[in-house]
Amino acid sequence: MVSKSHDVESSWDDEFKKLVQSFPKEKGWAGSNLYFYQGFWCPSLVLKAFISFQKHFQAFNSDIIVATFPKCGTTWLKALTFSTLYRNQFPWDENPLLTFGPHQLVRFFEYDLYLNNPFPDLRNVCAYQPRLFSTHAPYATLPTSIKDSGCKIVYICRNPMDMFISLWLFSAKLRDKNRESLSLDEAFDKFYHGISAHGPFFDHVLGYWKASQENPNKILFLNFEDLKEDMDSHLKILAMFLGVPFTDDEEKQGVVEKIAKICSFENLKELEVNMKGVHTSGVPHTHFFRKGEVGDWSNYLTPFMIECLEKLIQEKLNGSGLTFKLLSKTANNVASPRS
Ligand code: PAP
Repeated sequence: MVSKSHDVESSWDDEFKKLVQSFPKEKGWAGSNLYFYQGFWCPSLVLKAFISFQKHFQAFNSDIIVATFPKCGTTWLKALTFSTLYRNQFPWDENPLLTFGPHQLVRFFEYDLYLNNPFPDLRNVCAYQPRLFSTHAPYATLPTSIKDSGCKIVYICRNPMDMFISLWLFSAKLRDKNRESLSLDEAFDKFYHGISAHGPFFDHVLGYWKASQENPNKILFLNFEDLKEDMDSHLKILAMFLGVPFTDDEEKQGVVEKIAKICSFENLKELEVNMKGVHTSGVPHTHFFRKGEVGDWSNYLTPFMIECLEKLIQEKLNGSGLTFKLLSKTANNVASPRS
């Protein structure tokens, strides 16, 4: 989630303006500013909310948090986690996903709950238990109560080429009509240098990747491309991680497949609730559904951009053990670091 923020900075009080003056600043992709805060580029729209969330949020041991870098599968993972975690708390044909968007059901800390209120009352914001929230916050910047409590984090990452194109097209939709869109070259230059909302991308991804390696019971690290390839296995992994494994009976009854289907791009995109209305942050719900494919980058990136990104991937992932699948179902197209 990244949104246009119009005049948000003019609403900041003097004390906050003073604080922010010391942060490096860059123009974001949709026109508003990004501020470099604790090693990451935070959109002006959510800077204040983000700091409030960091300072005041108190996690429960039972909380579940969906964490993502923008355009890596947030909407999808929210739908999957919601449906898996709460599947026994509502009749299947009344799944709230049919009447509410994934972002309404799994609310963002910084783009929603803390957006206009530094001390939101969180007692009744989750209709089901355990509480389920989401964030684009990098791991290093999470409130200590999230890191130190028993709460669990589900993270999804996506290959940077598809993520980049998805963000570029999304940002163009958010630009004011009287502002020219960022060209692909301009956006690429920013992305290459780590400048995008909640970026640098690689620092975000590697932060969660390393934390998940150190503490796999606390952080589940998923890939967009793996879910596309084999949803059922990953749903079982997700359910196990959340502490609600599918029973043999559920598997026989096809519950896993039902969850995969209701959360599929094709299904969600066509639901009325996702075709109309606007999220709290100002983004029309429909903007969260474009193609939902792996490899669409090949329709946009120039050979030069591809080469640069391949080298960047090699360099950034070197020694991490993390790899990205760049194309759909093509085993040969795995970008992994050369040792
Ligand atoms: P956010 O981080 O701003 O909330 P996020 O949901 O991560 O957004 O990004 C939207 C992307 O996920 C879009 O990708 P695309 O531009 O490459 O098409 C969107 O189409 C895709 N997406 C949304 N829902 C699904 C889904 N159910 N399955 C697969 N992809 C999805």
